[in-house]
Amino acid sequence: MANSASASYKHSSMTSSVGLLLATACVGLSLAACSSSSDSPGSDTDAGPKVTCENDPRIVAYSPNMPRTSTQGIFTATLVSSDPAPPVVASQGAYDTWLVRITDANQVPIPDDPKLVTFKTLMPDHGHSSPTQPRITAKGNGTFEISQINFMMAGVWEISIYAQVPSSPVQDFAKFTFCLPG
Ligand SMILES: [Cu+2]
Repeated sequence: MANSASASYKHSSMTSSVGLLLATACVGLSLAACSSSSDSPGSDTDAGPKVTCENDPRIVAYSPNMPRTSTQGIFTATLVSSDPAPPVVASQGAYDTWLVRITDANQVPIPDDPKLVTFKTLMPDHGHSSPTQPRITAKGNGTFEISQINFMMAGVWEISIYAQVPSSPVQDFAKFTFCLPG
């Protein structure tokens, strides 16, 4: 909570100049992350800031039922679906909704308790998260609906699903990295 609050504060102080923000982000990054515009000459030279991260080596293309093993192998989070699919930048009043199923190392679904699950977002190139928290609802059989996901700008997003699995004393997370073009 404290994390996202400070991150959103940081972001709001930068929103006055998205162009400057993007330029600044590119300075400190690997060339690969910022070289996509040179790969497609003529397509984005006169349209203002346009994010093309589809070829970024960090990202994966969305498809339904994407499994991710958590970093310590404690659980698997499967992105059953995204609505819209693929995930999109939030526009006024329209947010993304994900269905995520979480099973432990023995393929046993975790209990239907939203408090066991934490959803964190980060734009690694900008150093901020979503400005608002999504809503997490248990749907049964280890499946959780995560609604009102606020991907408020285009670019690379890291989405970490934290879960407290009853059979494990430690909290672990599984990460999805997507490009939201815009
Ligand atoms: Cu950003």
